[in-house]
Amino acid sequence: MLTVQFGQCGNQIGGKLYSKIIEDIKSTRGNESSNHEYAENSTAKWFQGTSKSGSMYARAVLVDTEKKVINKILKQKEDKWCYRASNIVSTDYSSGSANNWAYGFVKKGPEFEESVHDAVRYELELSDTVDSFLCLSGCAGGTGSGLGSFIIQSLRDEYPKKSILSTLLLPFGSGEIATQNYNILLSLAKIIDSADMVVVMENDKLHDEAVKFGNLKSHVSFPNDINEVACQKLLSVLQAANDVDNNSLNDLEHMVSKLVPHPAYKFTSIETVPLVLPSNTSLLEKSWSVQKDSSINSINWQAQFKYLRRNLLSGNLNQRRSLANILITRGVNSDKVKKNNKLVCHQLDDPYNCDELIKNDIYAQLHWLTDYDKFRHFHQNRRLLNYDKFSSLITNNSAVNKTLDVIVSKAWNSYTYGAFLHQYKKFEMEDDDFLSAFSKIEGVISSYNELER
Ligand SMILES: Nc1nc2c(ncn2[C@@H]2O[C@H](COP(=O)(O)OP(=O)(O)OP(=O)(O)O)[C@@H](O)[C@H]2O)c(=O)[nH]1
Ligand SMILES: [Mg+2]
Repeated sequence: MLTVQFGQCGNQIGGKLYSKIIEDIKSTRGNESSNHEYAENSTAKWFQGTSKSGSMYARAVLVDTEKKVINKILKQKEDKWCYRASNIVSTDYSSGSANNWAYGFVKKGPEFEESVHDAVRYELELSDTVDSFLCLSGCAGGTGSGLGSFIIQSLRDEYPKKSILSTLLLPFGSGEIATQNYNILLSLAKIIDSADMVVVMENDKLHDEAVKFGNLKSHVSFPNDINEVACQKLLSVLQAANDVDNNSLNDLEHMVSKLVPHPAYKFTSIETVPLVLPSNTSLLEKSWSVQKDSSINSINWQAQFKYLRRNLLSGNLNQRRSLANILITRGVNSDKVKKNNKLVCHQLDDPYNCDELIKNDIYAQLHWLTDYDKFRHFHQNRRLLNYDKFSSLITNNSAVNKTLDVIVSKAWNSYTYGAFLHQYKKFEMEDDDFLSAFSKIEGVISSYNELER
């Protein structure tokens, strides 16, 4: 996998992600040989080669129209890993894309295209095992949204057979940037044509998770704590795990093919059980009245699945429906009981017993999808980071409608008043470009609405 990070948000998330990967590799609780295999696997997936001083090079390309953020990331010296200097594509003289999708897409895109391709080609030539791109960007400003969607389109053209996963961070709804809804709308409309799958992460939701369950902190810092939650979610899905039925690996290409069975439905999100560290499980117990595993401080699997099920269904009139879901469980079964003189998993502590997540009421009734296609389960005995047991669910679910609806209606509102349009029209954009973006995303909304019938 090759990571491509765009703009301030994409680069900050990417930097945190690589630090978390190292943290995950270094956490060695558990069986030595499985740790060794897991570490080798992660290293091969995320890193490529080592520097003279022995740091591993992240297999990542950094793209920004201003150097400030990248310089700051480079200054945070990590001893185990670093970025390859030739993979940094930026300019000293420019100062961002002015929160303007059109500036990023029309002007900066063509300017940066060749250098980004040079860096990507260099990485791909170092290893012939890279079969997918993980793109990271925020889509409220001008670089992540405009330049990001231009480059993703250009990667698609150059590498038609590689999988592209685009992770998009949506800004706080309260509106930090006046033009954010235009920028999100225009990015989404471009990216759904080029990427194979999109993971949507909303800053509001990440913030809520960090506040409610983040280690009883009184203050959630932005972007640090929020990026921490986002990166744990990504890692929980992307680190190695095996299909419980046929042992196949959860590589990106495989997951995309399961989660996106039809090109009209490319939006996914990652639901995780509250990110509670072992010291803090009483909080979860109180808030969600779940049962705590008695032998060690972690939440038993069945309680985790119930929580995920509730998240999948909740919402207006319980109408949410999934197209496809992948459950990934990580960690050991600790709570064993004796049955016929044999030690077996306690029923509440069996990660393989996930009936809660395969019940029919969760899924859209579609004759062209089998039960096998709708739900896959991957498991990894090795723990993730500090968690004894960690379940996450990557879901292609009609809940995305609510998010898209809000963005489209806010963007329409500005558009009907002609607000800020001149800033976009300066860069060759016409009303038709806006109208076709509106109609494309409204088409997506209506496809997802169909799932709820
Ligand atoms: N979760 C998260 N969101 C971020 C981060 N940095 C910025 N954002 C969000 O992204 C939005 C702004 O996008 P930026 O990434 O700063 O913009 P950019 O892509 O660099 O584009 P320009 O600066 O306009 O060239 C803000 O509204 C924030 O909500 C981050 O590290 N984490
Ligand atoms: Mg910026």
